[in-house]
Amino acid sequence: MADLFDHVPSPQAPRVLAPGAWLLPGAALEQAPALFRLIGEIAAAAPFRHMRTPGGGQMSVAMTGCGDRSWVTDGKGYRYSPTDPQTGAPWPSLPHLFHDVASRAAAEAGFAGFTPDSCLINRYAPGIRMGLHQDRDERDFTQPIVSISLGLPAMFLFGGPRRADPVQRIGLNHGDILVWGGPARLFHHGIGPVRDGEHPLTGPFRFNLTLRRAC
Ligand code: MD3
Ligand code: FE
Repeated sequence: MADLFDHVPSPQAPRVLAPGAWLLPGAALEQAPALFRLIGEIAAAAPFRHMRTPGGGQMSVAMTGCGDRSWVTDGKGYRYSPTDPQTGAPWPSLPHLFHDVASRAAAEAGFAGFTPDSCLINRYAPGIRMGLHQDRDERDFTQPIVSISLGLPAMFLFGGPRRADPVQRIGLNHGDILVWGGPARLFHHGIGPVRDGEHPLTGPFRFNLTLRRAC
């Protein structure tokens, strides 16, 4: 029977997308407001910026990060840096809540004992996308990556081990968590252009946290 709370999003059953790849729909819904507040605190110390790429371009996704190291790109290449190149200061520390949500999600997907030391924070305005790529700047590919989506929805594109492999499309909503490990860890993936919108928590943006073990 329909009731007053039918419109309140709630967690759904986990879904395997590929061997080692899990979607946990709504798994971060309860923590989303606290996660968003923490993003604001991190960005106050380490502002979102559009990093340079080695090819001479600029990332259209705005990024910042936290943890012992965070992913950076500039004219010299991609790497994990212990300091924010923009301020010279160490990145803000990884909030306990980021660590807890990620390690709990990883455990649910079969990766018990995941201890991330790094979080890249991506911010998408409407129209912004992320092209197909692999995440291969981490030291240990046996460690999974946990991604938390907040705010505006987006289409997640995931292919396979080769760039030319067929691409599947999965809608990602506010509060969804993805866990990528095992055989899927090096699969190509990207994000389709974010559509115009206004989210009650995040306004005109989509945020994505990727919790990683960099070292
Ligand atoms: C599959 N971020 O930061 S998250 C990235 O939504 C990145 O901002 C996207 O790709 C985003 O590198 C996608 C989902 C994700 C993250 C890491 C993966 C999927 C992955 C690593 C390996 C395979
Ligand atoms: Fe990626």
